[in-house]
Amino acid sequence: MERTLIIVKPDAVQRGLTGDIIKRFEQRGLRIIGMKLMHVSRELAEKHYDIHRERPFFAKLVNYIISSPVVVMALEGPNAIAAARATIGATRPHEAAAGTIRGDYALTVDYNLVHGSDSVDNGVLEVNNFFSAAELLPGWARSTDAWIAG
Ligand code: IDP
Ligand code: MG
Repeated sequence: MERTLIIVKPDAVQRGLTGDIIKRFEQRGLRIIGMKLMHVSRELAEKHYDIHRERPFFAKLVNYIISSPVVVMALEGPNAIAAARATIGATRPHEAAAGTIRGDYALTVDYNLVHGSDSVDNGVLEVNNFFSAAELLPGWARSTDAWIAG
């Protein structure tokens, strides 16, 4: 069982795509174990994107993610990391396959709508950066589980 942090980024919330984006992960079979609307602080944004600190786009990236509210979700499921990233699509939306979120709704890397954790370890770390233990319901019983993951 893996965990991934999904961020419905400011552009997606502003464009009214939040529901569609949640729906795609939900329909994939991933279990929502935490979800909230929040305005990300600069401190949390810099921590979340610390790996990109030396990249030329770091300042722009941080300013983008704190520019307007986001919806964050913690999702759980077998192969959650790879499955969520496949649903999101390639980082550069013009290269993302049609049918993915970025491939269907985005054109440029500056406004690519959604974040998903890139490894099992980062999934755990990122979920813990955005959610307290009290905000998570890991492994809640879902009546469809047997038909999704056996
Ligand atoms: P990912 O979101 O697909 O995992 P990363 O390479 O981890 O992509 O980059 C994190 C975020 O940084 C991207 O989603 C995008 O918002 C931004 N980003 C990545 N590369 C560029 C770039 O070349 N120019 C501007 N922003 C970028
Ligand atoms: Mg990434």
